[in-house]
Amino acid sequence: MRWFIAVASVLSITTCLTAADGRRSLADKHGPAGVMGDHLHDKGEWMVEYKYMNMYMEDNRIGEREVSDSAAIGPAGGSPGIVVDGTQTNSGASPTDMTMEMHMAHIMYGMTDDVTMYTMIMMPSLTMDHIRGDMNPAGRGTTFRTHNSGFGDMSLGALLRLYESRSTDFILNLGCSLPTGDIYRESTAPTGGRVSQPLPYPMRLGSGTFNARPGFTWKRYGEWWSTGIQVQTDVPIGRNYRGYSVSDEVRYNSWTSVLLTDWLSVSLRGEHIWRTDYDGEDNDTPDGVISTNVESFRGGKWYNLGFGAQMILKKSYLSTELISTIEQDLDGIQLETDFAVVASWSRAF
Ligand SMILES: [Cu+2]
Repeated sequence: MRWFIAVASVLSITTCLTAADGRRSLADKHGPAGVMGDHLHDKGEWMVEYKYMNMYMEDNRIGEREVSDSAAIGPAGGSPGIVVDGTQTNSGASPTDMTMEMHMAHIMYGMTDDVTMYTMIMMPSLTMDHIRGDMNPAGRGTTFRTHNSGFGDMSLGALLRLYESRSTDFILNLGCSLPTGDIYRESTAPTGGRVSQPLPYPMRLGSGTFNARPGFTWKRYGEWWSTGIQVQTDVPIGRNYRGYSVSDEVRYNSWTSVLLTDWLSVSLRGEHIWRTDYDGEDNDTPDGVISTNVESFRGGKWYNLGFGAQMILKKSYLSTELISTIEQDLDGIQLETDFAVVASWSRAF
């Protein structure tokens, strides 16, 4: 009997160990594509990733209420533009829709089994369509498009595993971003070539500040499922050279992934985003001209649902997610977020 117990316990310990080792390398080894900083790499292991995101925004909202494009520029011949929360705006134009594309190059390296360093280079490509308002020299009701692209704010940091068990990881993200993205470009498109104006806040490529981005992730692996919770922040430090700072941001994510096979999984994710309004002010962006110049029209709350799939194909890891914004409450008047798609290819070696 004693022999039997000894052999059985050795066997069960070995199967536990192999199950645990294998469990972190199946299709759900990373969180859904829209989540970052959720996994570590073994000592000496590199990971390269290319990630693409496309976020689409159409129609304006005041708080939770949708407003039409013509309502957003106010009645013709009346007082120019509209007044929202006591601020007169949109006399020159109102945004009608926006496409926010982001190309991301991500490198991770396992310094030790519990510390992974990472850096991410961002290349945003921003396109916004508008309708002109009463005070625009190019004429009310006509439309124009602005575009901006280039380097965004590069992020880097370290992921530290604070706790590990056979099925659980607790990871601290000590991250930050550098002000590598340009925050001042001019365009004559709004006035049909007549006057050059700086692009408004959401059309700028970076924050202009060093940002602290601390966060943490808790992850648990079951036999055929895994689940995670992440709190991630983005906090600008001080103000940029134009005299303002972008929103403080907090993201709360929770997700569950289900393995269909060892190399294919699907995921469901809920995301809350809170953003404050901007602080300070860029003096060359008058609030009366367009709502995207208004510092107090930048904050809000968003609730997103993400439907994802993850796949191991030979040595590549493929991940994609469709993210639908199902609730949002915006400060002032802003474009509402409709949906986003994220797709990623990565490889570890
Ligand atoms: Cu990685």
